[in-house]
Amino acid sequence: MRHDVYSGYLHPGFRPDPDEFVIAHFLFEAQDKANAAQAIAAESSVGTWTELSTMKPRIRNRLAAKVFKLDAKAGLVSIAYPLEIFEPSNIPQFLSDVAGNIFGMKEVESLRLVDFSIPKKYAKGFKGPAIGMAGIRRMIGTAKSGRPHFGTIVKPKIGLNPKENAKVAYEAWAGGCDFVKDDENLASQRFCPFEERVVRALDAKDRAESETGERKMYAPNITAETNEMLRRADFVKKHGGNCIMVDIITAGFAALQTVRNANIGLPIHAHRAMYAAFARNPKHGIGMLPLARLARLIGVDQLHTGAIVGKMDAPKKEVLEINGEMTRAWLGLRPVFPVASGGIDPTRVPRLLDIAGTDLVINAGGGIHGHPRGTRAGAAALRQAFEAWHEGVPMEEYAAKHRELREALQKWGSRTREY
Ligand code: CAP
Ligand code: MG
Repeated sequence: MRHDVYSGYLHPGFRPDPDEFVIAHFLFEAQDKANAAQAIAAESSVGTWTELSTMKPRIRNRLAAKVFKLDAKAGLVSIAYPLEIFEPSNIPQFLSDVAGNIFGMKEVESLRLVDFSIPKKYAKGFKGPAIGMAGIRRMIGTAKSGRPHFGTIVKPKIGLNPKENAKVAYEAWAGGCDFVKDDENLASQRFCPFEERVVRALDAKDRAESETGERKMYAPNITAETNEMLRRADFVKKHGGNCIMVDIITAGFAALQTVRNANIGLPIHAHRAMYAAFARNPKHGIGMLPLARLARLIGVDQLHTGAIVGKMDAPKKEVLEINGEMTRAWLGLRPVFPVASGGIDPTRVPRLLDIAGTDLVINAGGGIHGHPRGTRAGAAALRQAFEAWHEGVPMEEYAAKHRELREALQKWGSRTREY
């Protein structure tokens, strides 16, 4: 490949104005780092593999991306993109630019979008979280205590009929869960039609609320073709629901924008199934942090960000960074409630809280429905594990007087600790 084609995209002295440029940070490997960095900038703005007879000075000067930071040794490059490249309110186009063709270019052996920043005026094109973490805490009544929310995913993932599903949800709420969600692969299959599932689960929620005196949330998974998602969201709202769930990666960011822009007025619980297809390889793809930023920008209210102590690959440093970015002030957007989920059982809660603090929705599926005495006991054990931690009492000591936690320890206490 002739190298001069990509020359002119390297501006080491350039200092981009963060109010006028989108800035993307990449980790990459390449034979010729300087050439590859410029190839990335060219291909993700105005260039291609050869000179163009049709290129105009105004295009090259105004719209070309600029490599302004290059650490060839570390394989890190920062590229500034003039804001004019980006259509307001259009995430698919944003991704087609800073996360599009470039991953497949022969000039790079590997490429990972690790983070980005955007001007506030670009962020204004999006609604952001409608309710946010503070709003959800007000819904459940934990604004003062700041305690974590306890959630479960009805298990088995799929297969229960609406009546069975509602029973499991009721048991979880009655046992102490604040939050119950559908699993990510449950939609409206023949064995569990969406409408009947929602109506029955909401009745169960009402019953659990009146029996416990606690407010509860149910997140039916509305993931489907976009128009159908709007219909399902409207159905949930009309039937008194207080949350909806979207598999934001498999549904896609454009679909998420459509759901958010419909202003349903219910919190969106964002599941990230499929994200690991391009986030897990530390050298290639799109990190969870940029994905989380896009989700917050578009407007989700709860987001799976990793369990650290669970079954999924979720390194502590990465999860804490993402949770910090989701809950700190950013561009005037409401904070998003981080969800820790995946392989959590009650015995892992104290360690999780030591690491990640209490601004968390702690979700346990198998860790509740796999309890020796069933769902209600599993939910109780999850809360008891928190209570032990909160009171500074060693879990084993607390379990001596709390049967459900004791039984959870007997079943799961010896699980290997992957964190
Ligand atoms: C957890 C879960 C969640 C994963 C998602 C599952 O169930 O329902 O989808 O946690 O992972 O289907 O595995 P268990 P992440 O509690 O039984 O593991 O939160 O990392 O996106
Ligand atoms: Mg799941």
